[in-house]
Amino acid sequence: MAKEIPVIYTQASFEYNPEYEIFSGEKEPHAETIDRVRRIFDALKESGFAQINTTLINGMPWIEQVHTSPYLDFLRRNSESSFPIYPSVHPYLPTNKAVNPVAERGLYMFDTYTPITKGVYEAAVDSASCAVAGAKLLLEGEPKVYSLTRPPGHHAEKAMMGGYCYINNAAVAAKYLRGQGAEKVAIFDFDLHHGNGTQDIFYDDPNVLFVSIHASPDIKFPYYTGYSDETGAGKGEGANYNFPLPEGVDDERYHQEVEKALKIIYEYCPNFLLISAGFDTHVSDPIGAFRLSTEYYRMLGESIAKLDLPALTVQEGGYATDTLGANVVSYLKGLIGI
Ligand code: SP5
Ligand code: ZN
Repeated sequence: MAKEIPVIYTQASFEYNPEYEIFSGEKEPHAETIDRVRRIFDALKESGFAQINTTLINGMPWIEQVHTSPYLDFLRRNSESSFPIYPSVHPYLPTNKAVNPVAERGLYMFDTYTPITKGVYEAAVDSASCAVAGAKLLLEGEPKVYSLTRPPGHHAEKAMMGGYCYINNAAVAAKYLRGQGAEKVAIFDFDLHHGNGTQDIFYDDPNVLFVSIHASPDIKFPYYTGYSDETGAGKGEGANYNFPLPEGVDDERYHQEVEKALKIIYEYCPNFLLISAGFDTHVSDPIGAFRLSTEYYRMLGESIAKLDLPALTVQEGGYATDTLGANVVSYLKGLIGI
């Protein structure tokens, strides 16, 4: 019997459309395009192994456990605006007081790459709901599931959007699984960029392990976090692992780090594994730094599969649209063993 994998997606991810990001004062075409999700979707449809499913689970109860209510309220209100919202001033002293809309933007938005455009709140809620629907399938006994989440999530902190992320999809799925009785959940983040949001959300939580391999913050976004000395806080001390790497890393060098990361996850003995999957580590990525091959992602999937854990993969970054579909397919083939 041919092996298959459930794939959850939402129509909303084909609709929301950030036009530009601002990089050092210059307008640039936005990298996180609708074309990304189209390419992945088409490649999956053609692959023959994707059982495509659009049944979402309303993620709101778990979204509210991940993000603060003033933050969610800010995102919801502003996503009704007819023009895109960008920040311009950031707090110059520690404060939570923000009465003026300009002050409010600076409080909740950490970069100029992540505008609030019309309907992005609904799209982000649906994206997180895709992740919850995927997690529910794990509870029902599916061994491997893929949620085609867009917008991505791993840069979104408890009360801060950035890095093209608004709601942290992997974190919402983790809260959901914990709430359904899972004692321990591990999150493996292999996006090129450090998952600062996921780290922030679970930094003091011993029941959610976070392990991330990424380009060093010395060279890449999000610049301030992702160092190896960030190991967790309080009861969560020892449940946060970062593997920052230099420019130019190839398949072989990357795989050495993957083996270390997977060993940590294995030893933690989680009930469930969540994977924040970014393909911006590919050699042809326009904002990347590594040199991974399309074939390598199959090996990465196979290595994760060897852990033999129920695993939900959520989509994060990956901006080389010509190869994005092939990269996702290669990874999922390895994951399900075909
Ligand atoms: C989910 C994810 O992968 N987010 C990544 C956000 C990284 N944003 C970097 C923004 C800089 C890109 N523009 C550079 C243009 C240089 N001319
Ligand atoms: Zn990324």
